[in-house]
Amino acid sequence: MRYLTAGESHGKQLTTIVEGVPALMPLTSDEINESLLRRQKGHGRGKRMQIEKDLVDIAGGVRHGYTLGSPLALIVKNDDFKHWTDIMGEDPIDEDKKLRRVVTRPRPGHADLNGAIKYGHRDMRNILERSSARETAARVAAGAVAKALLKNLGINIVGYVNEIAGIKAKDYPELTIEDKMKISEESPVRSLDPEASQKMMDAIDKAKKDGDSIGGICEVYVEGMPAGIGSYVHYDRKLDARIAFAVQSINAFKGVEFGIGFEAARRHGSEVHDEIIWSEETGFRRRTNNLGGFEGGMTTGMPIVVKGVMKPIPTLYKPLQSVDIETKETFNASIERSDSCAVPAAAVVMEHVVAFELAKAILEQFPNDQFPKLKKAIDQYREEVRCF
Ligand code: EPS
Repeated sequence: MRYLTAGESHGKQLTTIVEGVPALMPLTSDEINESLLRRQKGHGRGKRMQIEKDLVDIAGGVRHGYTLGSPLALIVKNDDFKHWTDIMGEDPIDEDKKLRRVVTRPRPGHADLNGAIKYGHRDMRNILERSSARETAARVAAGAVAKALLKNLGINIVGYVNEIAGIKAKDYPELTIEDKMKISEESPVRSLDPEASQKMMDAIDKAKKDGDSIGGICEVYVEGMPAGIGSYVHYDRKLDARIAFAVQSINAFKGVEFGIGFEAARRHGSEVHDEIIWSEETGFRRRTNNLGGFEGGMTTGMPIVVKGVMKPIPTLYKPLQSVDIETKETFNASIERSDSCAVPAAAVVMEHVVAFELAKAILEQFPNDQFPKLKKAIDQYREEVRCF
């Protein structure tokens, strides 16, 4: 299974092609829309999210609520495009019109300058339109398909926020995944800790007032993945490495951790590794889950716990020094419209990119053109693992 996305932030639409989804899998646009809507929410989102109402148009690959086995084409229209038809149109336009909204002033922390150097664009709109986090809507659409596949195989996944601007949510090891889904959905910052939620919202409000932005840490939690998915035999078959790649590729993400993550550097081996236990009913398990569900690039059968860190959004109201690429004059970069914090939305994006890697790994290990046969193969494998 793989996917590609196309489309610019203020262009007509975002398009996602997902290939390799088995036939006969139940899938509705409602499921994808629910994911898209969740991504749009969150305290700290800017004005653009009031303009867009992300809805998917499934333009291929699904008929009467089931996948066909052919590529899926998922379209999300940009409502803001009506204000950008000249600026973003695909046909040649007059020179005088072309000069409108030309961007020659790179924003520190964005792709603007490096992208202009790489592709030879003198108008950095050609960079920022594609490097914008608007593209994550297309990735969520692909991830929603993966989530449907996982759900139908009894694998559940949720993303939430652990930390914003240094305000940490408490750990709640006793919560079930259903609790985590429900509680995070009710929090305007997607946190499991109501007290921290309020403090995070206050921090976002303050950042907004100050014309600044703040980042944070998201966590994705997965239950139901059988042991032995992924592989240790080659670097590019290690599933934790693939997840790390996918998470790191989300706009503004700067790092990834599994389980206790960087804390492992500070502990002795005896305090890190998870002891192996066995019972007739469950088969092999781990007493703890410090390693976050992975050993040797393969799932252990324990919940997958992965964290990603998002830097503060670099599009700032508060000016930062930069240099105009035409005049070479120093100026103070600032903008008219931005999100002051997109960490709650990023938790949803992270949930979806992780879901895609999991579904892809399952299909690689149990290739099947027909979903009911895949389900059977997974059920049988689970039983083999239990009886091992
Ligand atoms: C973004 C800037 C803002 C965000 C956008 C990402 O958009 P605009 O420039 O239109 O105000 O709202 O995010 C989305 C549109 C989205 O769907 O997440 C940027 O510079 O990356």
